[in-house]
Amino acid sequence: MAKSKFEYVRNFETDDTCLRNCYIVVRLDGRNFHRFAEQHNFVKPNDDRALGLMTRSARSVMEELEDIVIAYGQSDEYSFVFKRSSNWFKRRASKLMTHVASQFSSAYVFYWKDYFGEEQLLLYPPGFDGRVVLYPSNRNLRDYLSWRQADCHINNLYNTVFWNLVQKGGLTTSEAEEKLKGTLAADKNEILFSEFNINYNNEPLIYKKGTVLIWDKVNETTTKHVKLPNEDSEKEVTVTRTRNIITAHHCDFIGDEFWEEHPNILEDDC
Ligand code: DGT
Ligand code: MG
Ligand code: MG
Ligand code: MG
Ligand code: MG
Repeated sequence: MAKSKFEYVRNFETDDTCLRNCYIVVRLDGRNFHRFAEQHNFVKPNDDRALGLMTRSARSVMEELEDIVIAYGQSDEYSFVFKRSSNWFKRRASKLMTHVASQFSSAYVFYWKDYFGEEQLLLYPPGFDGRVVLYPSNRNLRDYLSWRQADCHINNLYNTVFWNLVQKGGLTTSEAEEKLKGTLAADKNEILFSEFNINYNNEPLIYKKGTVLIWDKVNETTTKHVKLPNEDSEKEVTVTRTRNIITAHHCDFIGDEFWEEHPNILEDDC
């Protein structure tokens, strides 16, 4: 077919193929969620409905898109890791990132009611920004995920003390901010313990560690009734098949244990 004279504009498209052998990480982050959380009455500092909805949306991304081997979420962000050998969308960064962001955003709205019930999503539609980062080695990828998990812990410790000082201690937000200025983790633990009788170690793991989603294999056994040929009777047979399901974990993955328990997430360094 003859090309139209307009066809040349295609050449203005730039190549954004992700480098081979690298893990492709897409991280999404809620746009202006400080305001969004405020306006939709999120519980401070951790809203279980909001965390549940984030993870439901992340599951949708993993189920609908190809080649995501692990995802990690905390607060208003989720990171999705495509396997290093993925060739989905010819590894085009913009395709991968926009598919993740749009699938996540539509799922967030689609499943809102399941998590928030009476609290309606009426004020304005939420959005998420996305970025793509490539990691060439298993060490780099693990350090990336460790960085996000360390961030979760640091923020959660701060937020837990901050909101206790405000909600139970009667401080204003600026007084609480002032009191926490320059404090170390040990000081924050001490304030929680001595002033509010809270042992930070006993806080829920989902708040301290965030949520990891991975694929697991499970055996499913079902009973089937099979009609025998040339006979009227039916026979019961049990059928076992292996199914891939997504499982959620709220554990430390900065150390080696998690990776030793799940040796199939990472591919060997090449
Ligand atoms: P951005 O990302 O630059 O558009 O701006 P924000 O406001 O989304 O800032 P970010 O992503 O650094 O911080 C996340 C905000 O989301 C933070 O202000 C608190 C809010 N948020 C996240 N999860 C919860 C929650 O469970 N409860 C409450 N109350 N707020 C939350
Ligand atoms: Mg930000
Ligand atoms: Mg945000
Ligand atoms: Mg954020
Ligand atoms: Mg099309």
